[in-house]
Amino acid sequence: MAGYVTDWRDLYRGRARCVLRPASVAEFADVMAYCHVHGIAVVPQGGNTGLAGAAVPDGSGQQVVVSTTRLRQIRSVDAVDMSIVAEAGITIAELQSAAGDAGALFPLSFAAEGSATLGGAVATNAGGTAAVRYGSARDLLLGVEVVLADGRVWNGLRTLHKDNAGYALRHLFAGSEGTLGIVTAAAMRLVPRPAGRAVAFTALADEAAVGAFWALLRARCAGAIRAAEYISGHGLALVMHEMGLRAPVARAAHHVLVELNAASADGLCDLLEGVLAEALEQGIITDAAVAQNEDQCAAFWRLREDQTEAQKRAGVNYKHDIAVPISRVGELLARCRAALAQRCPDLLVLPFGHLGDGNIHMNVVRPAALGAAPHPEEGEVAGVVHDIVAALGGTFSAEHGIGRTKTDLLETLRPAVELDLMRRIKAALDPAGLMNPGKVLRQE
Ligand code: 2HG
Ligand code: ZN
Repeated sequence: MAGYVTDWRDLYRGRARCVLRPASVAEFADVMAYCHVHGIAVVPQGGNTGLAGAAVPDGSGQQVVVSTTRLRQIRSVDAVDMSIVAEAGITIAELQSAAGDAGALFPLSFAAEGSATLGGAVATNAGGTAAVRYGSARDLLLGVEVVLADGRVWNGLRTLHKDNAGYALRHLFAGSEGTLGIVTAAAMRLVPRPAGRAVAFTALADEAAVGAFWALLRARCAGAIRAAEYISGHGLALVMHEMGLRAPVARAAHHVLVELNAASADGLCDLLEGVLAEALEQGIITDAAVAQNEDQCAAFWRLREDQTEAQKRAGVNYKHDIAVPISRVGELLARCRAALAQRCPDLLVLPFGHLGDGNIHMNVVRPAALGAAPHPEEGEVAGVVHDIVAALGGTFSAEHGIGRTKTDLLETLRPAVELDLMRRIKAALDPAGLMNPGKVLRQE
């Protein structure tokens, strides 16, 4: 059971009564009906790549892990309807390639896409690097098939692009993290596959320039932006050191990776080079490199995608998956840097993330040399970050979800009315409290 009772960060180690791997929706229904009758708590799990501990059982040894990884059918791909219907255990990378074979694009994309599954991505409302253009998993969700807590199956796999019939139940399950039912299949929106791609890696001197660069990109390239990813100068140095990578630009305090996509490659590089020239001229960026081929595109992206792995190797990670209004990202970076340098000078402040969504992973690393445990400063660091985020009108949970990591924050930071509504929804769908107990909502 080893691979199913801990998360990949090794933050949580649980115990399970057993791990079940049903191979069909009917088997899932049987499992849930059985657990319902016998009062057995269930922890649904997809690729187990989550960052909030939602897929790990508690320490009681009484819970059953139910893995979706054997639900492996792609039920339909339709490049006219622009939809794909697939079962929960298909990985995000497999969906991308199935969509590609049909001449379309499945636009959800993130570092863990090789192992993360569709079911998990829907259940956690995963975001990623193309959310700035196409939205998070929820925005791509046309329909779901769910096995409910009592074993009933709801087949809501409609592939309609408009379906306005009462409460949008599918959205209840997006982001529910296995606490309301198990997503066994989903119908997802596809988008036209862009033929043109242009990628640049840039350097910027200060936080104000980060905001100004985004505003300029928006103004000049609006519909073509596929990603605008922020990486701190320290984060770039770390990923180069830990992963043996090279930087394509002069090192600076801040970096932004930009990817433009369009239906045709014509003029796309000119568009990108034009905006970079303007940004250089205005002193917004200090250096830029445009990828000349697919290998260089991939090499630029690795500097961004490998941030998580590099930070993991460097020490103990305190992650803060926050978002602020996009116009305030510069202020967020400056305030966190100053406040954390003053309060915890020995820690490395290594923010990176989705600039175009205002979603920065304000991660802090306690270098391995300082020793692993205990980490008395973790709560203090989180307090500093979340106070700044609140002052800027932001959220403590942008894309990774609540899991078990942030139940207390949810309880503290969300209004009583919002929490009451969530508890009522939970009680309605899972009256016996057997669906992933203690995740999202704290156990009473
Ligand atoms: C990413 O943006 C993921 O690469 C992981 O959301 C973020 O490691 C993290 O904190
Ligand atoms: Zn992210």
